[in-house]
Amino acid sequence: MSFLTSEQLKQYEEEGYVAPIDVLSKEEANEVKEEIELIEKKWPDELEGLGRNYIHLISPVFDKVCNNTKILDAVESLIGKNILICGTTLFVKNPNEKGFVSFHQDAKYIGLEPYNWVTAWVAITDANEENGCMRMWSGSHKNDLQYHNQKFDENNLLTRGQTVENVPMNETKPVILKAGQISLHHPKVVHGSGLNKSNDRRIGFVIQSYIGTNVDQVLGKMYVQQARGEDTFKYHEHVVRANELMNQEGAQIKKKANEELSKIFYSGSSKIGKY
Ligand SMILES: O=C(O)CCC(=O)C(=O)O
Repeated sequence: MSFLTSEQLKQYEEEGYVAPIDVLSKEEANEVKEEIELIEKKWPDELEGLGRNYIHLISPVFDKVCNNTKILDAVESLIGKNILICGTTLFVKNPNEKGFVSFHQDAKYIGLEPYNWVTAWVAITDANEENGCMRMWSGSHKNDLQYHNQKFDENNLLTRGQTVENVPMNETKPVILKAGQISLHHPKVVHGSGLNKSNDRRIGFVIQSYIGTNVDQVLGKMYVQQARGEDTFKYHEHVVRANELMNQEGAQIKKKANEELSKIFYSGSSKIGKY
């Protein structure tokens, strides 16, 4: 049983995130890293641009992470026992590139309401201040959704380069994780991350998000999988789990899911970004 302790629940409630939580062994995290490298080698375009989303639909290794009991126990502690996996994204920062993530709130453009959902950030490599780990504006989830300046910066790993300006850096905290650990963060907590100044890749596999079955998609369509419990609301289309790397069915669903996700992310925007 890996349900959150009262101390962890208190951290989430007060700060808008909880970390670190031990989930995968070093070997398991490395297996995930090798899966990425294999896909990049065999299908060089698959994880480019929008393709960084929904890798769990084409890879049994990633599917297994999404259904990991330790993660689901922790998630259940926050959103209850009826849990859907509604999306995943790879946030990769290669050394010598200028990738960063501006301060933002996940809830701003994702259309998931009510906010009975939580994002799991799984460290596939270590994440620290040198290689650009996330920083959370502690307690900011207690505020409403904030104004986001849409900057469409080419090095910004977010869709619109959406940015909450003037974040008080002294109120932010680094989320330092070892490979295999996770953090869980609230839909409204303001967070971002800086450059990777190390010589290695920094890889985060982000399950964004685990949603309660009572959460609807108010901007478009989503493809989900039941992780726990049952779905009596039936707001979303349920799809099969990956059972073989890059099989035709999984690859087709991934493509379709990404087309729909793009409509959601850019809803009301006159400009489309890289992701
Ligand atoms: O990987 C990062 O640096 C940022 C990821 C992020 O913004 C998120 O998981 O919501």
